[in-house]
Amino acid sequence: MSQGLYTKQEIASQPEVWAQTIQKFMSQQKHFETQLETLLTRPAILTGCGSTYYLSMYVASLLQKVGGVNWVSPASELYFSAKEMLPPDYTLITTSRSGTTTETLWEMQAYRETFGKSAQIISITCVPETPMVENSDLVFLSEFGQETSVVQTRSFTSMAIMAQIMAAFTAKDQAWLKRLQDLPQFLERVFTETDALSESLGNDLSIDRIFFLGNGPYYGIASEAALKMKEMTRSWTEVYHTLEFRHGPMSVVTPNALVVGFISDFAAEAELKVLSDMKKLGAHTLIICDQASTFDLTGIDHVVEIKSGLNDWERAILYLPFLQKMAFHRALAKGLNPDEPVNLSQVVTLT
Ligand code: F1P
Repeated sequence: MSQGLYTKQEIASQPEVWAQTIQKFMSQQKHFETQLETLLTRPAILTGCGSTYYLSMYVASLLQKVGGVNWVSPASELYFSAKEMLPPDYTLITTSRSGTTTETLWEMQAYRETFGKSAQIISITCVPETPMVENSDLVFLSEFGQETSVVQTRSFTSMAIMAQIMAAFTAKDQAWLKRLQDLPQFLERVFTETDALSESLGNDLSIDRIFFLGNGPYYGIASEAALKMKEMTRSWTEVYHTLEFRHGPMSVVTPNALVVGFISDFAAEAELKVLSDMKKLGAHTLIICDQASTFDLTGIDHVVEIKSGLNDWERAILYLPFLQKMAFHRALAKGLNPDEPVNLSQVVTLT
């Protein structure tokens, strides 16, 4: 039986899952807009674990875009070491594919006990009737993102789509809600146009270390890409804010390194310069961007164009599926089974 059947299918199903998720929420816009009216009237703390900690970073950037003040912390950090430093009043926004991860539930309960009647928990998840859902005041749920695989792929991106919807509902931004309906077809095209490249890069086992570089809304997505590559392929991966890479980490760049740049509109020239500098150190370089036609591509080996015309916050999630596919192919090339990543389980439950 060929390896990774579940993961392959779950990655491929993302355009359809995104469309189903979007359609589900468009029919409930009034309900959610009412529930979200006070979301920006106080600060928010966003939390999750592993993939959903990185997703929380992306959700935070979306809410900042619409005027929210917030910060992000892994659930364990929030639970154990932030108790004394927390502000007197905030909304807790939790993300979890399963809704059963121990540290996330610990934090939700501690927050509820601390803030009593003023507590407000908003959760983003893929499974109904879980302890997380039971302990939330408002739930963004997409069952379409549920997976058999351990590693998060369509669950992560469907939750990211729900986060965009949440931010657009909060801002009552009808134009944004219209634009995000095009995300599924943009992803279909990315898959069609870049399948061969994701496979050839995935099969290149001369690459022994992979660095993911991104700014703003891309940093959380780049962090998830690094985790996906690590979980599926047991490879050496690191993630940095793009220009931070020069401040030390580039010391480990060799001709066996691949540096992946998530190129933004707001810092494209500076980001491309980092990639071209890494090429001079011998690295392979790959950029994911919206349109490359105006770029100086000196030192860029591979280019993935999304061609969405969307802004950085709206298109960031479109950068991830290509890298999920690359990780899938790399796992197979290394004789690993993406459906059964070594040492990992779908949910971390602590006793
Ligand atoms: C969180 C998590 C994942 C990780 C692995 C184990 O799960 O740590 O981030 O990649 O799948 O579980 P959840 O809280 O999002 O269900």
